Amino acid sequence: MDNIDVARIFDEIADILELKDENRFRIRSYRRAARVVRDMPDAVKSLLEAGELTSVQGIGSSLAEKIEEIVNTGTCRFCEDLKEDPLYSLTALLSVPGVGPKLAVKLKREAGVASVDDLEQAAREGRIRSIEGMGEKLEEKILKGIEQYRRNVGRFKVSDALAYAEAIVKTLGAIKGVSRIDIAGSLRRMRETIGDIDILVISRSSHEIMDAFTSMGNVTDVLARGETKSSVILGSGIQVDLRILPASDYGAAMHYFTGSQDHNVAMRDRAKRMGLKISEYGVFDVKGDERRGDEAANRRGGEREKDVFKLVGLPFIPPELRENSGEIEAAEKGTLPKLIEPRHIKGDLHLHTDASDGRNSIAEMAHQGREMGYKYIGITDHSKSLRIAGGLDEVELGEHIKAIRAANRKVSGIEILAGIEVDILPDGRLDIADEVLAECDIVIAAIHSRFNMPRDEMTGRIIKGISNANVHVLAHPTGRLINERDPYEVDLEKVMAAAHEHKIALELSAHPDRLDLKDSHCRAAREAGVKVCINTDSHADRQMLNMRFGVATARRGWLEPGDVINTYPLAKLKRFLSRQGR
Ligand code: DGT
Ligand code: CA
Ligand code: CA
Repeated sequence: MDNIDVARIFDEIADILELKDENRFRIRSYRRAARVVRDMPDAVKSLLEAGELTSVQGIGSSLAEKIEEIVNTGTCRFCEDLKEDPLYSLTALLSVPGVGPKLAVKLKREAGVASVDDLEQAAREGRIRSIEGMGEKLEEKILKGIEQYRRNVGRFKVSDALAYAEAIVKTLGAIKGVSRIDIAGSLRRMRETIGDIDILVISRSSHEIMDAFTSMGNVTDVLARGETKSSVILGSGIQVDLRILPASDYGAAMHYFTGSQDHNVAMRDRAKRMGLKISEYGVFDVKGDERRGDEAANRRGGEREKDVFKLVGLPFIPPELRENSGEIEAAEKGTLPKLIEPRHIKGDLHLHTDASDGRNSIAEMAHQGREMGYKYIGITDHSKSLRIAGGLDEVELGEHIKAIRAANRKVSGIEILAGIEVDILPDGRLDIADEVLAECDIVIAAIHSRFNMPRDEMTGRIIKGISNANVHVLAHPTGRLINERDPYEVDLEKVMAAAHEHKIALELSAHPDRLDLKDSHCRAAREAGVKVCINTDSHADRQMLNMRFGVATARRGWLEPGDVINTYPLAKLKRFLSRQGR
């Protein structure tokens, strides 16, 4: 049982408690524990063994006991008991955007809704509008939510899939006789959501590794078990395919199973035109008879992945680009981008502290930044309109800037920039006075309310917001939450043109729930000459490790280091942030 399994069970407990309308504090403590465990850099198992679990903030002795139970047995009594509750069936409804626990319970009581299918039927038949306090509008919203839910169902966030996959790679990689193990499929391409996990292995002993794979602690179902391929389902519902391959075919298999399918098809077409055939077993000359028996003699290679490209006259194409969206043509012309890498990132410019809704202090965030090898960070807490998040008003921001400057003098080895995540109000004004914004080193503007504005109005609002000369970065430009909330209606092309005019960078949020700008938008930004800033929007120090998902998305968006302002050395960044430099 890994951290992510424990976190999932705690979230499930919180869901059921919420449906049962239990004590708010209790619910919150499970939610928080889920988040803490998910963000934790160490395995809960090892903390447990070292007896250090209760020293983690947010984990009391009763939660620690449950973690121990989960690690040892795969579940806990408390959760299993809760699952007996008739309200348990409603947890699936909570995955429908727009449906919260109160609504779910009411729908069950008033319309007998117990599943997403029930809900859809009730909405289609117009049975929801007649329930007291509900109406046609809600019915529409629910149907839209269901549509979104169906689109996402069965797809997992890349961060969750990666956590599972890395744990498996670690477990199986430690088995004797395993000489290589790699992640393939959409996860290697780092798509924002993952259908299933694909893992490839070179191993001397098939038996042992298949035993280990099918009996992992979090396996709930073994779909298939064979000599060279097995598939399992994990507790979270995600499927994992494992393939064992001979070393001689490994490169060809890596290419094939990395995909995407569209990329593979285009590569095969190209090969065909050259009198070659690419398959998961290797690259072959096509000479008359193509029977498998003859292939060995015609085999041109396949041991290494780069051979596959080389044999069709191409340089290696990074997995993140393999979507058949121009990468083969660019490879042919020698114009593939020199993609940004994690090591290019010199700082994280969107961070929250305990001055608003973050968990850590300024100094703690700076220490984390230093540990990650950064040269600078930006502290950008919320502004006053976001009252639930403890947003700062002008006076508080003034004080906060002083506190940031003081922390900067105290913490060595990293520059702490003072800033704010300022709210763009519905009318396009910012909710902090210009003279206070002017004192900030970095101003990030963002929308946090009235997401449902008509497209023109929303576009005008954002453009007015970023036209303020104090703004440097526009955060989460489309507002989408992966698998939860669709992007708001906005004309990004116009926003990009305005960003270009005012020399504003667009934020790519590295948070795996957001990844907004998404990959195709990054590419559009680059083409429009708009700079990108990859930030984690962290509300706790360890969330800064999410930077990898931002960099992966930037790579999928063809970005080079020069396209991203937080790869700049400090002096150059400061020039970008100063009005003269813009
Ligand atoms: P996913 O799992 O939906 O997030 O996406 P992938 O890309 O991981 O797809 P998956 O797991 O079905 O298959 C892994 C790779 O194997 C896929 O990217 C390309 C290759 N592949 C699978 N089926 C086919 C096929 O029918 N034709 C071709 N050309 N390639 C395939
Ligand atoms: Ca897959
Ligand atoms: Ca698969």
